Amino acid sequence: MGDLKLTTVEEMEAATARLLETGAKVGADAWQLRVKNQTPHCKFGEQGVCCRICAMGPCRITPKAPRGICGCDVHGIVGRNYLKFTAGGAATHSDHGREICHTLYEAKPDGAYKVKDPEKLIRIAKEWGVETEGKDIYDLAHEMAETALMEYGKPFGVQRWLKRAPEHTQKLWHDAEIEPRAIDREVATSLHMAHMGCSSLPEALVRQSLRAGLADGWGGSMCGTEFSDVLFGTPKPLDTEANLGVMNADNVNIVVHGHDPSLSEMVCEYADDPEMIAYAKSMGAKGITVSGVCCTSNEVAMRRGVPMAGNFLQQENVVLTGACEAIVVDVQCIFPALGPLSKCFHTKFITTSPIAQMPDSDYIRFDVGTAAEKAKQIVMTACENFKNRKPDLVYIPDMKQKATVGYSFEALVKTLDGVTNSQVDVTGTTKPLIECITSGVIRGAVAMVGCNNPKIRPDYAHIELMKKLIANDIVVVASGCSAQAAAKAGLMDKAAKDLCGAGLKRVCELADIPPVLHMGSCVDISRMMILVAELSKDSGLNISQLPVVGCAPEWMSEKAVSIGNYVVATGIDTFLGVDPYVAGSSEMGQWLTEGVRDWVEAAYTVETDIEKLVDKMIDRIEEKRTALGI
Ligand code: XCC
Ligand code: SF4
Repeated sequence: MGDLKLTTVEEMEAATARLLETGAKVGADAWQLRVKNQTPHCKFGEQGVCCRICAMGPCRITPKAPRGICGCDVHGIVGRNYLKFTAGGAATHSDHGREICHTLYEAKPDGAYKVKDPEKLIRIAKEWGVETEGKDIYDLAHEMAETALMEYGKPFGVQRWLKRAPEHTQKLWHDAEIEPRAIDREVATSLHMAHMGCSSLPEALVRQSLRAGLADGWGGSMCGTEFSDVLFGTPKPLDTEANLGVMNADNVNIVVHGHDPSLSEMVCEYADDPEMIAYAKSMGAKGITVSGVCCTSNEVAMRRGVPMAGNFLQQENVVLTGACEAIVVDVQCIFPALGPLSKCFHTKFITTSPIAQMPDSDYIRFDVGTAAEKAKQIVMTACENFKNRKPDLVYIPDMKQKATVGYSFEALVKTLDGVTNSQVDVTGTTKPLIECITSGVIRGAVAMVGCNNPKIRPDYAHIELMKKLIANDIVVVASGCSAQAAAKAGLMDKAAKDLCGAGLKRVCELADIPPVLHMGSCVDISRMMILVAELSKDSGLNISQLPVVGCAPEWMSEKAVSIGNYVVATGIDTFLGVDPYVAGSSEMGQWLTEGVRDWVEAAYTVETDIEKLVDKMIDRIEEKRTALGI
């Protein structure tokens, strides 16, 4: 293993500055410019004190106008806004999960979508009490898909997946009346509660926010993750690369962006097809390179080792390289800016989902039935576009890092099997990890998740926090754009063990892992929920007792707030680097940072000073250790 040289945020910023010069040459807009136009942001919006849920408003709360026209106070307004924000995120993740269930329903032995992990399907079927004996695997897949789809609208009962949680956690949820029922019901109920003239009591609004979040994490997202694994394979450790340098100037570059692996899997499949590679060559390229942005990138990186071109705030950069033949998107986190930006270059901006249609794009509608032919059409379109490249605009920053990714819960348990002195059989459990934590070799774990946000220097918080955590023997599991920040910097290179404290370094060597473990996309935070649930069961401790915290230092989306709610509701203290528009209400602040602890044994900390944020996390982990006497 070679010496590690991390890529610094300064180096990434210099590369971006160089790309923006190309942008200026062709008259392109960029988020860096648009941020200036939007600054300063509206103070009412920032504090969450503006209400426009009825047409008597909009009402804005000020010292002189403490109530809206209906009489709602600031706490009710901030609370309703928070709940709606959560519901937006829960709906989005869960609808993604639903799409995956529909894809599974259409899986066929000779079709575009197959069952790649039948063992996992059978395992879930047994967990759900579905008969598996003597059943054709595709019949089982369809039955399971239909059963899962029923979870979205069933009239009675709570989410099936909740049974995966430790009993103590399930009881907390039950007692607090936040067990999610049908997934769609929690979203609809949230919108109902936040309608004019319904709830304006912060306590009730926060309770429903946790419930809607749980419907996501222990409902829709879990469907998304688990059935994506069944369809496309459960991730195992594999090597890949990250940052813009993964794009190849000699090849046709196709960038996949968005979230749903149903599209990106098919595009990758065809990009590997010898017939397509020959086609690319006939167009003057040497081959085809697929790379990714955002979570769909995480999905195909985890399962295929497809390189990651970048994360959320780097999406415009891939076009600015002048070497992107097609940026193919499905749903979520896609800048509408990509349309006009692509028009400044030869790039084809290809939208594929009826849910995410945008101006200035080529819409190639993608659905399960026609997936193969549409994916082929997309790859061919990109190949044919190679000749339209303007060579004088091509500049790909020579910047990439090696990364080992693919740490699904299953892979993690398997990988850590070797790291134990235990005399008893700990195979297939989290006990080796528990031993490392109890002995103090590892002090604890942090789940680093979430986006980039121009309010925070992009990637800086992710990378600096992770560096400090691993130096303090705290292992990091990461997902989403946070994972990509780590990979771009080099923190997912196994050589990054040299940045760790002695204990974590030893574990990295023994288990042959990097200190920051890529657990997947944002729906895959459900993997982290399974991990803490198993840690709790295997250790006999409650989840809230484990020296584990969650952190989203640069988050921006509604989905991230939904995630925050289910991570807190699962018993994990969660640290945010950006305020979720609740600063305007002392009562909402009190409920989120303290009140919820009475229900779920965890709460939020909002800290916009990154240095303080990391110290607070380390302190919390040490407090938990002290409480356990370890
Ligand atoms: Fe989107 Fe999932 Fe955030 Fe990244 S981390 S900006 S939500 S892609 Ni999900
Ligand atoms: Fe104003 Fe009340 Fe209508 Fe909101 S619901 S816009 S506070 S009148």
